[in-house]
Amino acid sequence: MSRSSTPLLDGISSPSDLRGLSDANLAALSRELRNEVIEAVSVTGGHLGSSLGVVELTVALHAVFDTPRDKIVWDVGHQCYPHKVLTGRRDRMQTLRQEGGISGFTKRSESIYDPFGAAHSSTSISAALGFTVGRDMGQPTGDAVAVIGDGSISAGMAYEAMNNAGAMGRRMFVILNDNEMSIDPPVGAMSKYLSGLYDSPLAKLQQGFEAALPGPLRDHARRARQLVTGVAGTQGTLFEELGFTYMGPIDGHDMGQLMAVLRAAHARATGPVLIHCCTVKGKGYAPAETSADKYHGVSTFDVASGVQAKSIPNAPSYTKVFGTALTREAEADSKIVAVTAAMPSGTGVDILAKRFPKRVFDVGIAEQHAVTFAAGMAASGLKPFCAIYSTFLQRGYDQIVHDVALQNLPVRFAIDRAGLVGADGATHAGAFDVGYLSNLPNMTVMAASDEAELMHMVATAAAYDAGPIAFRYPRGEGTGVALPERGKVIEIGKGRIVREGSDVALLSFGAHLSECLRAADKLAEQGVSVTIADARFAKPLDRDLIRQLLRHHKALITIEQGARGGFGAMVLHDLVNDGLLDGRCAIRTMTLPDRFIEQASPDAMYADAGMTAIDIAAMALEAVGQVRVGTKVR
Ligand SMILES: Cc1ncc(C[n+]2csc(CCOP(=O)(O)OP(=O)(O)O)c2C)c(N)n1
Repeated sequence: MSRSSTPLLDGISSPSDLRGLSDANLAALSRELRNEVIEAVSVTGGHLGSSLGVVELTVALHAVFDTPRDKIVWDVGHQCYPHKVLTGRRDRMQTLRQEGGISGFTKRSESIYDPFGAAHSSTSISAALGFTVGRDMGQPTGDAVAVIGDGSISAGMAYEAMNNAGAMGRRMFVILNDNEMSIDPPVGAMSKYLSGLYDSPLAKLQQGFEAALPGPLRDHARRARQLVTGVAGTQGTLFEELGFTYMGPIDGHDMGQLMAVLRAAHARATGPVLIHCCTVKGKGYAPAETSADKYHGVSTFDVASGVQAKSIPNAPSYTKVFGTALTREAEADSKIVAVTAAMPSGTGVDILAKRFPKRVFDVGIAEQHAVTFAAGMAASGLKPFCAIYSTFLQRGYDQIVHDVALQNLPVRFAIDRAGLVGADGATHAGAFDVGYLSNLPNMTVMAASDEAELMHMVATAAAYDAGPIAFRYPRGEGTGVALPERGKVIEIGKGRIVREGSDVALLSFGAHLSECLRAADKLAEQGVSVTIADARFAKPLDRDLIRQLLRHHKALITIEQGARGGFGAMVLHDLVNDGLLDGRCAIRTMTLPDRFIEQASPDAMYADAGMTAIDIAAMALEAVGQVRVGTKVR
């Protein structure tokens, strides 16, 4: 019988089993845990680099704190894979991010060890403070520990929470996991300013401590200490000024240091404590440590070589088409600038940054600021493109309403990852933007049905200066249509007929157009003649087009990759108030259902949502009275 390569891990069925182990055994267990995470993610893909950086920290936290009574709140939650292995989900790691499997983030419904779900950043300190107050008001919960990265702590919400926690003075813990990386390299005046202080007198005083740290951590520690000490000789640390006791910086991969500091904090804390932990993103796996993105997010890969499986694309991604089209427009118009909130490569504005580095602004994880910053630039006469994923733009909503729409400022919103996105699941679904933008006065809202249309919409947004304008497009590859050299400006509020028929009209808004075409083919087989229109605009609506469709068809069906209250609702409002639905037309709306859709492939998620070509065809047949509701079309 061969010996297990994970003898210590095999003995852990819950975190309480860690509490009897020596520090040396906890360190040895961490090595097994790291390998286990690498093996699991090589099969599923996922957020590897962040998880590898917190292996020792995860073990130490569960060894010192009494989880699940004590609550560990992982910020973003993308670094929680070692935590999942230790908290009863080891045997399900191969299902990570898969349909029916465990989530890639923390999720309350998944485990009592996940006290607070996440996936959007910078919420952990607020949530941990909530648990802290719950404990103090007699709820059955223990200490709360927020674990937050140096990228995520740069967001406004984290500062709001520290300000509040420091003033309250209750016992709670914040672990700052400082690996000097966000998804892309971190940005911000703070980090630059602090690097310039390395040679300050205070830095020299502290060199004895830093010299004791292992090589790569020495620089981190220096920067880390500067991060919290501020200008030499003037005051205490930034966190101390906010009311926290500061401990650190410590080596987040040295189990001895980790355990000593966590035990001391646990034993002595009477108020809020911040423990500053220096870690290495991708730690312990050479391909991750040496890659530029530290394997923040990976597809499946070969463990020995680190080579990731890359499928050969059939068409360029929408993101790339957007970045390239924007660059072309920017070449022709020097007023065009772009804003990203810590996602230059994710949004494709890195393409513009290569051509015009001074015209792209990465503001860090700060969507609220990004929107108002863009509004200010628009007010100055610039033409800002604010490129933010649909799901993260939710965080900047009041800024869209109050700073942009109310003042009718021409900010261009480039909304990537519209619709269902796959393995990241419900937290990342771009479901609500059509609704939350279309209800705003002054706003123009477009959706691209393919990548050529996206190019036209970039050109249209560049040319449109009369107010705010948004265009949405999905994650992933385009449809493979031929691309023009440069996009053409579309007339505002004009849709287009894609296919002409006579029985049913499918009015599609956005990238579900290809699914409508498939549905029309199926309907043709059943003798149903279909008109397909690409609405292009949810606001202003092409009212003539909609009325024409209504007049000449037995049924009209709207289709969009978004929640109820979006495009279909806009069409209904428009028609109903003109009396056009009074007793004569069959009209239906196809949207995402009123529930969150669990992770799977995007196709499987749309099937779950009841939005496949078959579902559309069935809806059409039902609407023209050929089939009863519920009958499936083959
Ligand atoms: C509100 C919000 N904006 C953007 C993102 C996308 N995002 C996910 S992780 C991440 C970087 C986090 O950096 P850090 O906190 O330092 O954690 P690390 O991955 O370096 O451990 C970003 C920008 C997000 N999850 N939430």
